[in-house]
Amino acid sequence: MRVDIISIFPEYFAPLDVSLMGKARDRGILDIRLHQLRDWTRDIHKTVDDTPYGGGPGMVMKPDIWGEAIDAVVAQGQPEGDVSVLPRMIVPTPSGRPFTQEVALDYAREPWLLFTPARYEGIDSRVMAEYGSRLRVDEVSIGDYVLAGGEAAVLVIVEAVGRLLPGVLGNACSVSDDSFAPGAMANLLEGPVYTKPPVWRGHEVPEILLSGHHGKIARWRRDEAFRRTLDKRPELLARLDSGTLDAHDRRVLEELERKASGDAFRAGPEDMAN
Ligand code: JB8
Repeated sequence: MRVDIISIFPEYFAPLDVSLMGKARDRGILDIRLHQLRDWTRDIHKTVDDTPYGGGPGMVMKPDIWGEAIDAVVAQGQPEGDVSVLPRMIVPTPSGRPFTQEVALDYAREPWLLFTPARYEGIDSRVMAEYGSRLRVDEVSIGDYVLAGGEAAVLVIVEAVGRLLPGVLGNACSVSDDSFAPGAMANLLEGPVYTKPPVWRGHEVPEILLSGHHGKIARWRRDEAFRRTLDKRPELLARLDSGTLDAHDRRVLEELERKASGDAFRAGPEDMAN
């Protein structure tokens, strides 16, 4: 996969040299190219921003500079000037569509991604309008909080997508077992994990994991996933596809929900007064 990133802080992406992403790049699975947006300015101050029309706080990134930069990077990536080869353009913004594991899997099927992380109050919206009619443009949000710029969001998205590329992870199973991966684990958080020693500071590893009964271990892990999801992300359980639940799943969920509503009843502040 080819990835181009245009930013006023290309040095922000040094972490992509490290660990799994670094190895994917060394192996040629990930071809990441960084570009300094200011290289496309023509004034002595290398200005990339200007005041917002209509007033208000902060500055807005100039459309002309982004236009020159995107045109050049798109042209560079087209083999033998084949204009039919186009990247999918991804613009991080708090007002975008949520970035989810499903979106990561979708991006992992693309041959070429172009990221345009902004600073200040964002990019003049005409840039997204212009390229929205020339290539596919996604404005995406990595969560309901506000960063100082889009660069950290690009790191998040590249890492989530990069680990899904064929040959990046050693174990083929680890991707399908992920929390949020479509399939049996869709909308379920993973339960606890353990390694040696069997007892550490008096804390024991659950006996079932030492038993060697692979069927029982898989069942226990699924039960623990239900337990943790109900505790940390109860809204995810409501989204569980009932078609993926067997009789045992239903029994475990019923029991957990019965216990949870009992706890809520006992701990309820109204009840404390009685
Ligand atoms: C300026 O929180 B975010 C985000 C915040 C930003 C910009 C882009 C993305 C640009 N602030 O996803």
